[in-house]
Amino acid sequence: MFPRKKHLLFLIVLLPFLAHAQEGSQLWLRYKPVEKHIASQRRIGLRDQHKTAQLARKELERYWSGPTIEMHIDKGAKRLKEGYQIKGSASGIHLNAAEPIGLLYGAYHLLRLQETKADMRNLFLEEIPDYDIRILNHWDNLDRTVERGYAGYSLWLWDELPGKLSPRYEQYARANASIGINATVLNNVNASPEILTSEYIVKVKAIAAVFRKYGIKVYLSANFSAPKVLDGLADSDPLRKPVQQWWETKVKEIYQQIPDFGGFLVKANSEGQPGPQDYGRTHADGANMLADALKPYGGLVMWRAFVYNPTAEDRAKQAYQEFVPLDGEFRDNVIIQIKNGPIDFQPREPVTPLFGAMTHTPQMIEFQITQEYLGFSNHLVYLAPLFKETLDSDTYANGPGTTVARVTDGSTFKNKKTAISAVANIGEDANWTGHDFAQANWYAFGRLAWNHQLSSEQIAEEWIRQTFSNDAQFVLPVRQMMMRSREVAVDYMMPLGLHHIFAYGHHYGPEPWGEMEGGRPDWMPWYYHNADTVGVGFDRTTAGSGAVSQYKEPLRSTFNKLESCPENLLLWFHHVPWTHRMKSGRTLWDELCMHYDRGVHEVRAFQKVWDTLQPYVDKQRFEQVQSKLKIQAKDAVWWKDACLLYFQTFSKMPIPYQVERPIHELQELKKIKLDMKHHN
Ligand code: BDP
Repeated sequence: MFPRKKHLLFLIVLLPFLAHAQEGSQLWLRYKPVEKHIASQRRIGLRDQHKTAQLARKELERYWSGPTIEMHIDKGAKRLKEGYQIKGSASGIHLNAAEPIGLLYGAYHLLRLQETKADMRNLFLEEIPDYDIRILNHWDNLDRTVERGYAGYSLWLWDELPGKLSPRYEQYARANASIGINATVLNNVNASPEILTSEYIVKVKAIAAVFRKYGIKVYLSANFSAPKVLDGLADSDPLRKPVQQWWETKVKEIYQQIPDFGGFLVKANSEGQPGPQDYGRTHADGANMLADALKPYGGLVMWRAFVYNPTAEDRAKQAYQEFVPLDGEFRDNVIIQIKNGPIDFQPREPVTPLFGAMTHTPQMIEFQITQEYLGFSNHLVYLAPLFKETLDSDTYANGPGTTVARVTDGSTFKNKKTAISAVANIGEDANWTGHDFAQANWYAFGRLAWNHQLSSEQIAEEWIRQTFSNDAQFVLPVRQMMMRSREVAVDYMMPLGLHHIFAYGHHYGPEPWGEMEGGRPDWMPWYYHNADTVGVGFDRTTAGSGAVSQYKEPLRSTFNKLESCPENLLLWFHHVPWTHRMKSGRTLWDELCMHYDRGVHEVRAFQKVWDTLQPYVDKQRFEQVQSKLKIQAKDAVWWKDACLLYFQTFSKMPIPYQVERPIHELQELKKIKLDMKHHN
């Protein structure tokens, strides 16, 4: 019913107050304007007129309550790249950078110190980013749905562009700049060719113009069939002249409109997407054609290694098999973009063996911030520990200590350009990410892309202090909860190396029994868990699929032997008898039960912790998180009951007495079919 006039009036009077409610829209940027008398006692000095440098000055002018700051650009200090130096004391601070964007990053650094109440008596620091390109991948479709997006529709209002610019474009750019992100891919890797039409290029241009001031470059996902689909070419064969010319012309058009355009991200010959193999060509042929078109303008190709086919070969092996033989064949403006694990953003995977296996081809990581496999925006799962687990994994590519971080940041193979990417979790929800705590994952990616040595604890602490409160009574328990949260999710979903036992399609709930007549085997849960009366797990040893052989020693032998394989990856690499004795002395079956149970208990503990923190949080965000934790607790029980009851039909062993009894019937759980249309 339409509200009556009286009610409308009431609403109008109330609106300004409602606007101040903490709905999370400010993210970690909750700076308060500095009071006039403080501002008048200090100076923010800057000679440079560059827009970005001026922006840095304005941010400090408005929010910095400390001493005078002198900002300076030293073009000769190339070593700093986009970084900065901060030197100072209580009487004054010098902020130096080689480029204007360095000043902006430095300004946000100072504000971060202020907001987290850090000790600023003697500042002497130099920050240089670990990666040149720190990029978000939006899986946003042109109709504004977001693939695997759980925070509402896409931020990009294509219908209104280029004429109208949503204020959120600038807010988005500012938030990203505040954590050092300097690039973004606007559209889904399952790319609509249309984004490359002239009509869309001018829309992209309008967005790029807003982002430019904040140091953010725009990239696009390109559909390999675009020449054929958009302009009726006979095919899109990368070795044919007309196709090459089509891309050259298209790239020229883009750069005329967007001179600092970043380049293309490409998903080719993967999950039904077109690619060079449609014409008997290789991934290198395809990537090089685009690279040649982009080269004159300094553009890059980020070519994804996420390729696999429903063959007899273990899916986990396929990207390596496809790409390693092509090492050395790619142009120098191609980077191979590789998901952190060999399958697909699972709660826990070993690192992919492809990292470090190509020594003549630059590689970059693709993380997933959006929680496709981690409870969408309903579950509180802090992802920095997952990101760090990958970054810190040793590949042994160049002897011990060749971590994934060092393989990708240029320090091992001296790549010309380095990059790191992650699939965004951002949508038009008021709080941007659906779950208030999912903001921390966006934040953490940015911070780690800048400095992969930061610890997960430190990032969590910074984020909590800026986003919620500096009160130690709040910071400590919340940090502890965040730090446990990823392991907890692994426990109640897929402990001990289990993977991909999600419900078909939407990947939210459990469906280890899942079956789809005529469906691809490599999309079926049984393909991954292989449960039978003997045991459970995927045999990837040398006696099984042999995937272990793609790893360098000593990893290969460590994973290959049941006794030395880390238990948190056991069922990833081995098919293990239910009665196998684990390090704890328990049988595998009992251990599995114990993990699921522990996961459930820990989520309940999160609920209790959060409730005790009510005095420190504004009402709206307190209740938002509280209600999400409730969903998470219910889901954890759902996962536990579904997996234990299902696997019990194979193990035929009793659930140990100390484990909570199932409260569901397997038959009932099997009937649950979620309507996830909006999430796909
Ligand atoms: C999977 C997603 C699918 C993506 C694909 C990809 O389920 O929606 O298109 O990855 O990364 O995780 O290309």
